[in-house]
Amino acid sequence: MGIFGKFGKKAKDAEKVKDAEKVKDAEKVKDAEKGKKVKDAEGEETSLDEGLKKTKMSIFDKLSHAIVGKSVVDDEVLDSIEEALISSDIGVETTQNIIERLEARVARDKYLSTEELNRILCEEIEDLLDAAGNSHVEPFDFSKKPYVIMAVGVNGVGKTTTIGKLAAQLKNEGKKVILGAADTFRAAAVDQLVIWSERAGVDIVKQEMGSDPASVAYDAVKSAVAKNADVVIIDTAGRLHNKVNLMNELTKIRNVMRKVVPDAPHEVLLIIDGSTGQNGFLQAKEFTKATDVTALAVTKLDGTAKGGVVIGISDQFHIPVKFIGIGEKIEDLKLFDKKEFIESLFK
Ligand SMILES: Nc1nc2c(ncn2[C@@H]2O[C@H](COP(=O)(O)OP(=O)(O)OP(=O)(O)O)[C@@H](O)[C@H]2O)c(=O)[nH]1
Ligand SMILES: [Mg+2]
Repeated sequence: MGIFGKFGKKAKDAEKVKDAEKVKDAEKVKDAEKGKKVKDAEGEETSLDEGLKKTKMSIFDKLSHAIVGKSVVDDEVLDSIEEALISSDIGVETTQNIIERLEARVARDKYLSTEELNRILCEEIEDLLDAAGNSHVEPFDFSKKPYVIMAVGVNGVGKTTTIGKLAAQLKNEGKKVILGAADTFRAAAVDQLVIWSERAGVDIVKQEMGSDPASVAYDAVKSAVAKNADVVIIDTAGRLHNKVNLMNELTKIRNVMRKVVPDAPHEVLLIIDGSTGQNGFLQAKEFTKATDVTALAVTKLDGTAKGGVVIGISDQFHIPVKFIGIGEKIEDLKLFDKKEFIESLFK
């Protein structure tokens, strides 16, 4: 099945059950906030080290094997590092970029000890992410008012959840946020976003299921202007009847929003599920064809050893990563800081 999926009846039934579960999940979290005990939403905010634990352990393990018994970085070590990086879901091309950089370092420094390897790997990967536009600045330009964000991505990757977390965090920072429920394709999608809007304490613009997504997006941007909001975030459908429809719809949503705010959307945020590893590359490829993706959010990095995709996708598509999701709590959506991220994985 293609990544945009064609669904038979059976799959649809399974989807319905999943939808119901999603709304239940969101409700559970809401209940938790009202003081009832719910396991998922409890506890401390996840630290970066904790969230990336599985990827870190996997990379550490593989790199340790690559240099075991070796004091100098030679061709054999480089080969083993290459293998280690590829099997950490960084991707073949990005791994080759990294290896070429290491080779250049080895040639230049003549004697490169394996003890220095981690530091040098970190430096080179940081450089690579720099080149992909991951400079450490404010994620959004709030001088544009309203700042229009359109969230796109395949179904189930965490679009709505990421929007909810982002809305809550922005609201906490004192921003006025409006959500637009432009996923009118899936039955429970609007309800799910409504729950998030209540949870975050922000306004939402919606119509009933099946209505025109572009019309919802238009209303949302219009309402943001009227209410003098700082940010408007548009949720979009992850799947339509086919890929062409999806591309056309994203274009239509864009065009319609521009009637209200001529340079909208200011950000097209592609959400990718980090736990799907290499499949994330395919998704990035499809969506960059369909629309001008300006930034990435990589979710579900907790509980996966495939976190290397963050580096690979950003490098391959030259798109900055702005957020990473490392858990289900509101605080578990983190601004991506390349230095912190790399250090957490390699040190
Ligand atoms: N562990 C973990 N789960 C996450 C993270 N982000 C999202 N999820 C979960 O992923 C599931 C799907 O998230 P949604 O936000 O509904 O995904 P979506 O892309 O909006 O899906 P559709 O509306 O069907 O296209 C939910 O159960 C979320 O709780 C994360 O960073 N970590
Ligand atoms: Mg959704």
